[in-house]
Amino acid sequence: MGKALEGVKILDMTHVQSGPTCTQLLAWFGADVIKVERPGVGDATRGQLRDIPDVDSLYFTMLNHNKRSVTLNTKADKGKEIFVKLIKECDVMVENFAPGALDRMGFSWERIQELNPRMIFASIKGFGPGEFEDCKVYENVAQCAGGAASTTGMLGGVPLVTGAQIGDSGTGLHLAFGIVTALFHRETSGKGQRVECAMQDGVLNLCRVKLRDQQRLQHGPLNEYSQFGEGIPFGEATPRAGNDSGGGQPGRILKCKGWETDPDAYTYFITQAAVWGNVCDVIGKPEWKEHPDYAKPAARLPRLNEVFGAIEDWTMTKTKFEVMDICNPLNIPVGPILSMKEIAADEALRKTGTVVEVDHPERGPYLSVGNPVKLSDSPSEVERSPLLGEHTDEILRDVLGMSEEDIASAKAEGAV
Ligand code: CAO
Repeated sequence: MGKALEGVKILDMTHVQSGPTCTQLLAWFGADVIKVERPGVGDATRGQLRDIPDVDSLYFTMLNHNKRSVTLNTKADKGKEIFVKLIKECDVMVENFAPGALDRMGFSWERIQELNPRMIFASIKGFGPGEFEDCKVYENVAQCAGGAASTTGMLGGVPLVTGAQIGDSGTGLHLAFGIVTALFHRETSGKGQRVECAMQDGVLNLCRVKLRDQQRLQHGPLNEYSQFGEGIPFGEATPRAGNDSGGGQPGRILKCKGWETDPDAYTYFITQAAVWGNVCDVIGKPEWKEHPDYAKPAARLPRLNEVFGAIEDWTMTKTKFEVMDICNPLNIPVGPILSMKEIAADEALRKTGTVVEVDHPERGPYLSVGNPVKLSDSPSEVERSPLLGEHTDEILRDVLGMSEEDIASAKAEGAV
């Protein structure tokens, strides 16, 4: 079976996490991703957070599957010459350098368009045009500037960042969507275009419901937030909501059997209005089904601490998986708090290829997250990340048609 993006050539100038996430997704769908790296140096993450000396880190290997690596000094004359050929040859160029870096190299968007009018040029920066457009930005800065941190954490506590890399991987995902949209548009327009996604914007898009709540605040308190039931007044901005569920159906994280020693023995539990009767039966409070203080969602709002206290008295007698087994058939929405250890061993995730074991010539087998998006007619197998410059010769020869002599002279000049 052919892959969806087969035949699409991506000139991958990305590094660290945000850009590589994007190009890895495209590679999984079959695009030929040519990762350009500085000779002798490569993507900085190759050497970051190393667990095995002198071997590409998991940080790098888990973000650069299914790509080919070519080393190229795009600041040297010969390197620029080769880079121009690559621009002419490829369909898409992706980069997440610091603002202005590509212009300083001599490759502005105008120049790229001149070289290849069909080129789709995709960039990630920390901020869009404005006061902060020149800033270098990393994950947690984006989480803070995009509104995630101010709305994450416990009420009265410090703002929190989340373990989900919504700034880097989230923006990479947005950019990949922009690129395939531009590729689709090129089918009719015949022209490439510029695709940009700022990390602040990507995070804010994922925090959409919190901007919703900011506006609702102008019309009264947010009564599904726990602080409403606790009589704590709202301030001027969307507050941190702890583990409250955002959808208007009260939900919290509750202790399960073993919580005293297992930091992940918890379940998420939603008291969905439609199944309130089932909740009452399960926790041994059938009298709450008809009682005026508990029967209707609005009556329960000021009593959520008592309600969840009673539910927790029950969940603490069960493991998080027993809670699932009991509640699922009754349509009560619950979910175990899974540790990374549990996820790594999860057989269902292995079967679908969402968790995969990959073999690497230098590090041996390691676990990775495979393509979470499944296409019925475009399977995506995960292939190991390339070694630095592993494909330099084959790309210069097969993609650019350079002679062995030319390649040798580029090497002698230190351009590749
Ligand atoms: N040949 C020659 N030079 C190269 C090269 C190559 N193949 N690849 C990169 N370089 C050069 C760049 O041109 C740049 O040179 P100048 O500073 O002279 O312009 C230099 O290497 C460093 O690039 P950089 O400034 O992008 O890298 P950094 O480590 O200083 O900053 C980061 C990293 C991520 C903060 C910055 O790239 C950035 O803000 N990117 C946009 C936002 C982003 O993606 N952030 C998320 C990263 S994941 O947490």
